[in-house]
Amino acid sequence: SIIDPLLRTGYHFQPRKNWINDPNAPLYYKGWYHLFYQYNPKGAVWGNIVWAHSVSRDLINWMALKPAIEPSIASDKYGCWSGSATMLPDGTPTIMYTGVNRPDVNYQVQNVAYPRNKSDPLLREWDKPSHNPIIVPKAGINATQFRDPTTAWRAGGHWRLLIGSVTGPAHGVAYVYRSRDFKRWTRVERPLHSAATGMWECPDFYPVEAAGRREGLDTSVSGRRARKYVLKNSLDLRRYDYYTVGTYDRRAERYVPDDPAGDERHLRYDYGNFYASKTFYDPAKRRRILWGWANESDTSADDVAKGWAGIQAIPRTVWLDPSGKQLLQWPIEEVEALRGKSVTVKHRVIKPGQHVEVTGLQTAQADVEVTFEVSSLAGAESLDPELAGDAQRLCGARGAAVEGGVGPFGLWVLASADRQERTAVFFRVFRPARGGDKPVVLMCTDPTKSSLNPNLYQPTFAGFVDTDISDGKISLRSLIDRSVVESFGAGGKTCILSRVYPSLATGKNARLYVFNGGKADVKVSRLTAWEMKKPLMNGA
Ligand code: DQQ
Repeated sequence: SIIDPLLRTGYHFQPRKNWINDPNAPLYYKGWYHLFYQYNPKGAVWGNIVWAHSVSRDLINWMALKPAIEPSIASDKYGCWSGSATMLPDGTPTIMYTGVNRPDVNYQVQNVAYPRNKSDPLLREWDKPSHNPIIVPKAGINATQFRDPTTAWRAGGHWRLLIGSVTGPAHGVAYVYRSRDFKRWTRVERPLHSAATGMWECPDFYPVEAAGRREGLDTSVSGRRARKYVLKNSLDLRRYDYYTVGTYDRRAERYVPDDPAGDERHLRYDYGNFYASKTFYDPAKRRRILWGWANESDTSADDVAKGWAGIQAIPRTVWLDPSGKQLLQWPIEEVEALRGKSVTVKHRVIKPGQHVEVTGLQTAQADVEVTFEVSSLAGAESLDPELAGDAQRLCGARGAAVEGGVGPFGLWVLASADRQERTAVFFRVFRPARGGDKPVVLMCTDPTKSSLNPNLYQPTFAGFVDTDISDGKISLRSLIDRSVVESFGAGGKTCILSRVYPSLATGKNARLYVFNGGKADVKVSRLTAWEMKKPLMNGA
């Protein structure tokens, strides 16, 4: 069987056992970070959903508490689904979440919960007031597709929050609800936004500072500092999180993406396995942090056998790219405290068809940062116009093993000594598309050779990188963690998380290589790889 204990992740968030999905209500309170998440206390498949609860001082070392919210009232008897936290002006954290209140159909309502003891920094007990549910689906709303309340924001004496839903056959929609007292909520007739994408799960909506500024903003900040807004939705049909950047008209309660085609272009937080994500504002370090769930891609029989399924991605700081057109994402700085022994390679030219092993450390659990420099862009491939808009198909057609002009070049991670097993994380550069003047950069994770085990879902993931590579330079960072490869291209412009299950390249047998499958020389200007230590992880 593939159930090798060496595939269990070392520094990605997970409980000791069982199924997990969406991160819920991340918040910071009295010196502690809190993470709640969808959890099945009874097994490694989805079901019996409660809110598990963990706390941390640094977002890296975690301590598990008992579940914070479990079915206990009529309006959550059949499930406590996803939701968010809001800080009230007096400093009280509140939780809003979706309750399922009928056994036969997933009829959804929204509930609120308050901490029993505000002087407990660990917020161990949560009370559900008797006025629950506080929001129910009324006429015209699809009661079985009505869930995942956002963090509320306040302006002009009113709270507002969003609830994800679908209207008509396939319009994703974010409904706005308003309240003066956080108890009585009324729906604003027009939704904040909608698009023909299918159901919107787990919406998220927040202001960002001016382009290029890393500082985050509290969700209620408005006015000059809230230069732009980001609306994220999780696409139930396609299982990925996409976002647009735009403006928010508070009077009209409308959000308008800057790029009129933004909803069709589907800019994604992550082009891999990353779903139902949620951000929160961290007042301790004045940043906005993104949490996202990564599912397994082995079989559920394997999940049952190994006794666990699902991890959370490494928390990422998010801010607006200098172009103003997209976000940048970078692993929170705290993760660097786990770095141990390191190896650095400098000014190493990789010839066409060559690969070079990075030796002298264990790399099953590692952090790798590398900057590449390509000698010339002259030999770049031309871009098939049919695939020019579809990174995933493009990479499917030209995977890591297909020789190119400039690239494929990048890393083979979790590779066996004979390289029969290897997961490729790489770039490929194309000549400017028709009408364009910039070379097109594609970033891919190709797991098709990641394991000798045949019973795995091994999709190739890819996204375009909106970067100027005319000077030949591009960077890559990969967080490798036994069965996870989480990669950040060009300083966090394009991110790809992939789950892989090597059968040979586990533990001490996992190796790391730099490869060049193109026709142009590629120089590793600098590569540093660190072994990563194991933090305290929920008592596991
Ligand atoms: N997961 C939750 C829902 C949410 C979905 C249920 C997204 O609230 O819409 O576990 O993964």
